[in-house]
Amino acid sequence: MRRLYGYWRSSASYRVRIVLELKGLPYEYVAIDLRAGRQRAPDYLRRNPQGLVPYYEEDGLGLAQSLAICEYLEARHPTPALLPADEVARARVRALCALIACEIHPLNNLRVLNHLRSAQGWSEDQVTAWYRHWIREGFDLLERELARSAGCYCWGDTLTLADAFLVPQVYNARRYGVGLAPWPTIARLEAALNALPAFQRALPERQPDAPAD
Ligand SMILES: N[C@@H](CCC(=O)N[C@@H](CS)C(=O)NCC(=O)O)C(=O)O
Repeated sequence: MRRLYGYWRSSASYRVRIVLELKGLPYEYVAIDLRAGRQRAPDYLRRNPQGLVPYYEEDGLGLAQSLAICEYLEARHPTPALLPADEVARARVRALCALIACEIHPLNNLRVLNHLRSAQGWSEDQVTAWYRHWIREGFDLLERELARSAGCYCWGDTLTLADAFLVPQVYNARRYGVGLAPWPTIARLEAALNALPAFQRALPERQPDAPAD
């Protein structure tokens, strides 16, 4: 039994969906409506005290945090490998993942944006400017890294966890109206990755909790 608690537009959940799809692992999807605050409902907090998505269950084990979940999936289901065999290359791929998951994404999380709105009194325009700022700054760093490491994908010509982290972050950027023209490598990689069936199956709009229109 594999079960993923997620939300269609949660980019951290989207990373795990991509990895599950790339590894060909069927799973049950349980939607947690973040807009309705379901991540803070007592029954969900009993399961995942962190009160965030994704949360992953497999055979009685429960795991929070997308990077930990992806690393677990890689260890437990090693084929196809999504981390290189060479230890230095593995560390570099993990660094690409961390650049996205630790340096860009947390600054633009729902609860951060809600805090800016409610506790700081920021307008939607100010919140959007904040969001775009951290995407742009993060993508500048990422572009420099990817210009050195990428082939067809983020790390040479083999799919890795970095690809599963890149595409959801680009999805977020587009959502907030950030075009990719300043980052040609990111744009090229996103187009190549989104052409792959596994990435298409993981698309937010294809999840059961995505709105119909
Ligand atoms: N570092 C965490 C981030 C998880 C996270 O922040 N998830 C967001 C959705 S992408 C969430 O649950 N937000 C709910 C909230 O902020 O209340 C991970 O990689 O899993």
